[in-house]
Amino acid sequence: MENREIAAVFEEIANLVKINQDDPKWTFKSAAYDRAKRTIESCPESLEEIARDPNRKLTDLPGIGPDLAGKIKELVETGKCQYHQEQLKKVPKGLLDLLNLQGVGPQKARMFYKELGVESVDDLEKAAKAGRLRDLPKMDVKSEENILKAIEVYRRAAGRFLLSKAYETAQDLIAFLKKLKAVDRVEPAGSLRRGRETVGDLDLLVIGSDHASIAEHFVEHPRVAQILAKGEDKVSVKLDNDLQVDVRLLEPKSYGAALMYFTGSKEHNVALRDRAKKKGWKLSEYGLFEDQKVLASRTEEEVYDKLGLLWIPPELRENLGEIEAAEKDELPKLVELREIKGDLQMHTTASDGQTSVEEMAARAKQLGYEYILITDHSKAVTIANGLDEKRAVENIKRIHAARKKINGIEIWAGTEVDILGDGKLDYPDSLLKQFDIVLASIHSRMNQPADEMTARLLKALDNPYVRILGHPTGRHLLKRDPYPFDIERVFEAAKRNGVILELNGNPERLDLCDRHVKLVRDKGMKVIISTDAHHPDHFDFMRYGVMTARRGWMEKKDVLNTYPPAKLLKALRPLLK
Ligand code: DGT
Ligand code: CA
Ligand code: CA
Ligand code: ZN
Repeated sequence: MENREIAAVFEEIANLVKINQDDPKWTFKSAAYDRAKRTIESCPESLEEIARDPNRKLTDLPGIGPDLAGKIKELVETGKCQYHQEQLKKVPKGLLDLLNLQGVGPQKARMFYKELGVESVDDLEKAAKAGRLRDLPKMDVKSEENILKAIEVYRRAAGRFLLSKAYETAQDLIAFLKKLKAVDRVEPAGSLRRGRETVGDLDLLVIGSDHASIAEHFVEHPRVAQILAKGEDKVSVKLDNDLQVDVRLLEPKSYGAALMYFTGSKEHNVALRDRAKKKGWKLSEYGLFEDQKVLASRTEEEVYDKLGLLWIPPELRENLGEIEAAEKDELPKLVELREIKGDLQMHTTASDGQTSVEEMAARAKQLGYEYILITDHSKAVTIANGLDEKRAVENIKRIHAARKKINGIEIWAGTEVDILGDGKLDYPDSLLKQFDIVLASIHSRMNQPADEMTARLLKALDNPYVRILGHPTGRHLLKRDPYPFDIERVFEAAKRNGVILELNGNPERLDLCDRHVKLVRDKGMKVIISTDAHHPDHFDFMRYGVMTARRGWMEKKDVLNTYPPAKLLKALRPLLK
């Protein structure tokens, strides 16, 4: 059993304990499982190995006492945990689904269940539509409306997975397949290869010498829960998390054409097929043909070339102008992960991050970064332990001290200052000017009408100390839509004031989204890609930010954190100093 799976069970227990409340110490207990879950997630070693090693003790891990260690052992040995099963039996099957709704936690789920007999998302929708939620404690007409909105987003998200989940799963499956001698090559195709923010199913393409034995080996992967189809050239399975994987076993001679076909998008493929047809040819997953004669099929480059096109990076293949650009040799030279020189949004233990400035800096150096900007939260964001003025000043001192001590990387003192409901900032200018760089974002009151939200953002952008607008649309993928506002006016104001829009690489945000990034580029503006890291491991989110930037046609020059430090500061602070 992998750490990830153990963590998922503990997370579910933490929620169930809060819903059931049948243990006198339920708050304490739930918090303990929650803490353990976080320990397990960030533990670099396999818990299963520690559990099986007679010379090691699980209780040496932070937050893991004898009781939880026993549960981990039980999970590793039997695949199940009795306590988890008991807790599960006490709630209706569909009740946990409510926790996927934005704004519904275990306490609310419990209330809807106990007060109204709600047992599923369907039940909750009916109750909300009948106006039965508004009279419950801490609820009103507005929060009832928000629940209906959350249900709508949830339904739209059904069956889709975050890019990060799909990417990590694909890496795992690819490594598993590559262990086989018969396998020569494995590559992800479909929406994952195109870097879409969410993925419906995983498409893996394989070249190898013995298709039957590869298929046999693949279905043995421990995460395969169900085999949907197993033929000579295709295996489809469902994994334990319900993600479907289509594996296609291909011949080298048609690999390029197949890779193109299964990468899609469908719209891109349709346009290419039309183009082939106009020349009297036929394009399929087997190749580009003139009658029976193969014109090209072995590599993608050959096929595009024969069609009179430059090779098109997968992230652009949406039939949104990339084919015309490839024809005219006007494709952008897309930004690459290795060109990133620093990260400009991250949190430390001063607010809600999990490690110190020093540890963040050490990892950033390992990644070859030349600078980082520490952006702890401001006081209004109480759930994130935001800093009041006094603590903010101390934090600046602490960051500057770390900067003196650590060589080889610039460490800048910043803040993620909260944009209050009326557009004022959570710190006075006298404090804002003490930071090296100020990033401002919204964390509350996201249900304002569009005109209020627009005015709020415009007001924040008018503060001369604000240099970056963090996660500009506030969306949470698969959970919360962007808040409504006049994108055009806000982007124009940012441009006028020289404020840079952030592309937040956290895979649950990817905010700006690809379309908005493209809009930024079309306006001749630039972005910053940051990860919003709360732990050194989160620096890896940069990958997803870069994929999204590429989908928005961004080149190196359009992404400010590809610049060396001095040039970045100059670009970022045109109005200051
Ligand atoms: P997803 O899985 O919903 O995130 O999106 P995709 O793009 O991965 O779509 P999927 O898995 O249904 O199919 C993979 C690729 O195969 C798709 O991008 C293009 C190609 N493909 C699938 N069905 C069709 C089709 O009916 N016509 C064409 N031209 N291509 C198709
Ligand atoms: Ca797919
Ligand atoms: Ca598929
Ligand atoms: Zn934030």
